[in-house]
Amino acid sequence: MLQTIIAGHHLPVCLYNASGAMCTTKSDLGLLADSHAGAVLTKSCTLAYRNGNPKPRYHETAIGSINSMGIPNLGYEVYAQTALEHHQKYPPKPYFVSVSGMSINENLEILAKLNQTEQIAAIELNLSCPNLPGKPQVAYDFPQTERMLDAVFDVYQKPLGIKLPPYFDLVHFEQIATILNQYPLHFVTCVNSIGNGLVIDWQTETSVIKPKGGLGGIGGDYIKPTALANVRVFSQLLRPSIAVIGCGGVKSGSDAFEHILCGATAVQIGTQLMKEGTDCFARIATELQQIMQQKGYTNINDFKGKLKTIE
Ligand code: HRO
Repeated sequence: MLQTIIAGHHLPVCLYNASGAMCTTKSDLGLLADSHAGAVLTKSCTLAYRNGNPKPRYHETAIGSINSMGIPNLGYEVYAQTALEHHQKYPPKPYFVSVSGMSINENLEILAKLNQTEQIAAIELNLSCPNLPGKPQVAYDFPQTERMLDAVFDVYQKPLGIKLPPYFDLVHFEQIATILNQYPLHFVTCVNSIGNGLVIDWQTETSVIKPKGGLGGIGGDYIKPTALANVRVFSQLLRPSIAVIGCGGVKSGSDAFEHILCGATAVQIGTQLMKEGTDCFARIATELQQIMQQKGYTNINDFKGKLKTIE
């Protein structure tokens, strides 16, 4: 009932983790593989191991999260190796690798290596990390995005999608969609955290995370309306062969239902996975199934992208 297809791969359930949430270590990835998630996606990786930003760098509030992790990861080789082990143990569950090199050349080098690992179902190229001091988010710089995608598709022919930051202006949606439609992308994931928010503790009069003077990416309930708008508008502007994957503020079956109604082909879970652990997948899947049953839907395509607006 909840099945879907991403980049030609069948997912038994249209829910899986957002990159960054519980997917950095081999043991995290094993827990995701054992869970009801329909796929596994790794932490964004670089060529070499990275420690990331100084701690504290992640903080939860009652309705969301702020992070400035700084891409702590084990280096791409570990995620390629884990793909082999994953494939032997869980052949039906697609394994996606998120890539976030520090430059075009670093991304090309990582992709050239990952190209050799058949067990990777697809790459999610992260063009939207908000937490690298001094480095802008690539996908807010449209000429840079074009240069990146030109270079990537020159060397990489296997299934690839990109992780976008949230956009807020309809002119920007149109400009970036026109660029993305030129490339053989399999999917876009909307959205990364809303960059450079500030959560503070009024009692101690202090910011809650250390990097960048307390600024970090915001996730959770705060970002659901922005995420839904991005899923909706990109579903309308992109070629139908580019699937939109929804990410942002999903903590219940109705949140996932809303993302699909706006056009999502699958839905990722970040902050709620951090709060609840991998049990969230079975719970949210059950809730989504109940909503679909009540409405008489048997497949997500029955309502995908069918949001009604008020005339
Ligand atoms: O590691 C991070 O700081 C991070 C990344 Cl890569 C990202 O894409 N989004 C985010 O909120 N944090």
